Amino acid sequence: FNARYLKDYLPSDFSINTIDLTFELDDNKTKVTSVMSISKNTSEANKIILNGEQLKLIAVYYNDTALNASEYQVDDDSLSFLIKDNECTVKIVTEIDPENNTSLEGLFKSGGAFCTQCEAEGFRRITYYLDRPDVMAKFTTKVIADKNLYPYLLSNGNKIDSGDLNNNRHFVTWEDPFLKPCYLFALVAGDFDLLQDSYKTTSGRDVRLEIFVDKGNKTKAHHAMASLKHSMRWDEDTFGLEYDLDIYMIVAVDFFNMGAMENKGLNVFNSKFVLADKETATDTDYFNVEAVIAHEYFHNWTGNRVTCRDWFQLSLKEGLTVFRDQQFSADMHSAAVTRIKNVRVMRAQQFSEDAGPMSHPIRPEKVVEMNNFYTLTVYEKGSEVIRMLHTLLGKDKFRQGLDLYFQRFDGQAVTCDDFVTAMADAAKIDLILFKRWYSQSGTPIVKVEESFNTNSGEYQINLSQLTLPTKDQATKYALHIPIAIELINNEGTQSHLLELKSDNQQWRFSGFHEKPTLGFLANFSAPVKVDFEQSNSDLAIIMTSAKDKFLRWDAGQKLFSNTISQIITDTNYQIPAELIDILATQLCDNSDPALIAEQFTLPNFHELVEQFKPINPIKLVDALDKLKLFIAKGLEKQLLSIYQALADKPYLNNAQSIGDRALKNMSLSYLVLLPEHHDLVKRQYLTSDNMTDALAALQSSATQTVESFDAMMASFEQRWENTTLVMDKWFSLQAAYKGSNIFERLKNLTEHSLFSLKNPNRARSLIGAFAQNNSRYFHCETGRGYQFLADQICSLNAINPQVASRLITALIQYQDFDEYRQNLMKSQLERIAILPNLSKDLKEKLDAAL
Ligand code: B3K
Ligand code: ZN
Repeated sequence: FNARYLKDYLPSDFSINTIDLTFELDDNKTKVTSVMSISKNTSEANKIILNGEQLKLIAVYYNDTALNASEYQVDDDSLSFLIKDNECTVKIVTEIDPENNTSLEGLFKSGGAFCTQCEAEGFRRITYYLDRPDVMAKFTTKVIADKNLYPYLLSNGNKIDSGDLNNNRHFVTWEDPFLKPCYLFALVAGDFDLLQDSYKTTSGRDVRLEIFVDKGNKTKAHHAMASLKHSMRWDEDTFGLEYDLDIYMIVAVDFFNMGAMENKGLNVFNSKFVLADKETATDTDYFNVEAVIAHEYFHNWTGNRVTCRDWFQLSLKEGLTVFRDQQFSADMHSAAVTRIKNVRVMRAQQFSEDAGPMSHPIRPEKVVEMNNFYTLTVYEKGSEVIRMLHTLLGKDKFRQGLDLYFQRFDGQAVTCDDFVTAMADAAKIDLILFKRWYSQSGTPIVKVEESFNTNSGEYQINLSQLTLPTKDQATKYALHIPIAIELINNEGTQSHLLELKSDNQQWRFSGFHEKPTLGFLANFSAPVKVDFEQSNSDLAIIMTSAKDKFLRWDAGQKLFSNTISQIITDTNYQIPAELIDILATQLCDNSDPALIAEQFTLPNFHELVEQFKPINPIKLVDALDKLKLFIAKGLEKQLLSIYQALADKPYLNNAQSIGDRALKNMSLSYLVLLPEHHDLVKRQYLTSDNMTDALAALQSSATQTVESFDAMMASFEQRWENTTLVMDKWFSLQAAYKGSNIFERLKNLTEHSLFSLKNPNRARSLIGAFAQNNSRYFHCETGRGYQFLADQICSLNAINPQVASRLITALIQYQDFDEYRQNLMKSQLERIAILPNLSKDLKEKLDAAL
């Protein structure tokens, strides 16, 4: 497989101005007819090379004349022929097999419906085309199918024609007035329940809103609809951006590789991010539905109206759109809790990706399989980079920068550089150094040294930055890092923004009577690691006195990780009782229960691995368990009274009620460590009227092997066996079970009648959940955990390479663990590497890791 490089980018020799598609849908023999008007961009252009994979070519016509086999070349991934005129019409007829397309790229079947996924390079599995984002055309799409099986025939844009045909078939024709790259093309055909609504934009345009779901699920689509309307309003209020077509459609399908897809006017969603009601969805699910609905909606401007020149620029649309959806969520909920959730993802997952074998800058330079680059780095770190611009420019200048970006580039396919330049021009600041964030991989470590002169009252901070070499880049340079700090003291806390731009820098602050306490990296103002020893008493001051809630929370997390580090290094370590006193003060503040729940959530296994690597994972799991038990014992009375006060509050879907549930279930997760409280779990499971509480009870039982676990799981299974998304939760709970018979259980689960590797959600719910959440057994001494994962990846390689490639992350990051485990993990990787027909997706990662 060949790598492609950013440095080799060349504009296309040809433009495709219009494309008229006709689909005659059939499970195994769908006929696709494409008529394109093509023009030359340079007079030297003569041979066109169209991308195409897994296609059966039926015919090619050049200006209405059929080409014979000697006039074109066709191979596994292309079709080429001569273009003799400056302007011409090409017609291509192909045949495809949607039912057997288990990769879920291109045209495939999900349940009874046809649907498409074209980003990044799936359109080439539908027809031969210039499958690159800088080729933008006007699309017209005619869909023909059986009228009873497929009453709804959908594509991008506006419906311009429809009618009946012979053999009980019908057709609908759609026209999208906006030029678009083919990755934004979509087609859906099926029988659905339809939830309809409408929205009036600020300028007075009426937009029809339609959400299509599987029959029987209509009542579960209301939250998605409300979220869509909130997103539309927010984007108008915040950025002045309105929707631009008369109709916005969302279709929910059960078989989907990712979360959702922003196809112009016709989003296709994983049903997980559309369907929600209180019986089947948790508060977290509600939050995520709203966030993904918003994300895809926001893409209409950041992604669709202005798109990427080439796939190396993916973060242009993804980093920016993640930033926008994070800001939206922060405005709709507790801003502090939203930020904390973002930061946990960075620390637990992005940092280790950035230090692992697949490390890449947010704008990668080399790609083998593009689907491997829809990463935490491109998305989440990409969003952090946009957030730093927001911090450096301030809200108003950032808005001016975005306005200028749309003014310059609406309707075009552009680069990350274009974006940053627009920001710099609007704000009239120099961002040349800042651009290095786009080309440099790895997580910078910022080292903090402070000193205080009692005589002069001067406080000094020295900062130095260091980025370690990564697999993809040996040499690193200094970055432009905005660092928000607080100087906490009795005379009034000061906030400052420091701009670190070189290897070392100093700042001085005067006028203090005593040394202030430094709150460092307020609101996580940059995606960096911090090297700074602070005493427990300083951390306690920050926890109670910092103005920034993120800083308060983060000081608590540091206290936890310092304690865990002591437990690991010293087997006789006695956790100091003062820890309980410090924590107890946090339980008294009842202004934001969701924040308290976050404050009591220990840094997770993956965040800690990132801090302590290379590490024996079992020692880490033991230390986490020990600390948690210590807290449960130390705060038993307080946690129990919180639990009891909240236990029987009625379910409401508002911020207070959601926060109360988070706090209650956090308390339960500690209480369950004490066997005398096991009855609470069972009682909560039996009396709960909502999924948040039921699931929390089961989660606590899975991790503590509460006696009634199997009985509760059996009743849960019986109740929900026909509800796909809930059964995904059941499989995940089973995978998290901490009993030593887990491997027999896993084997039975893979043979369960409802288990299938063909459904990505189901595969992830068992296999991904085991690798991610059951660290004690995934990393067990025998290596059986690694073997289980590798076995499943081998099967998935042939079924769905994208899903296989995501799941292999847990194995390729072996360098985080002790040598014994590294060897076990590597031998599983070697076993996968010799598979016949190893996919490009897995091959790229294995080549990097081995
Ligand atoms: N743009 C899509 C992701 C496509 C993934 C291709 N493997 C969803 C999103 O980021 O909104
Ligand atoms: Zn996106």
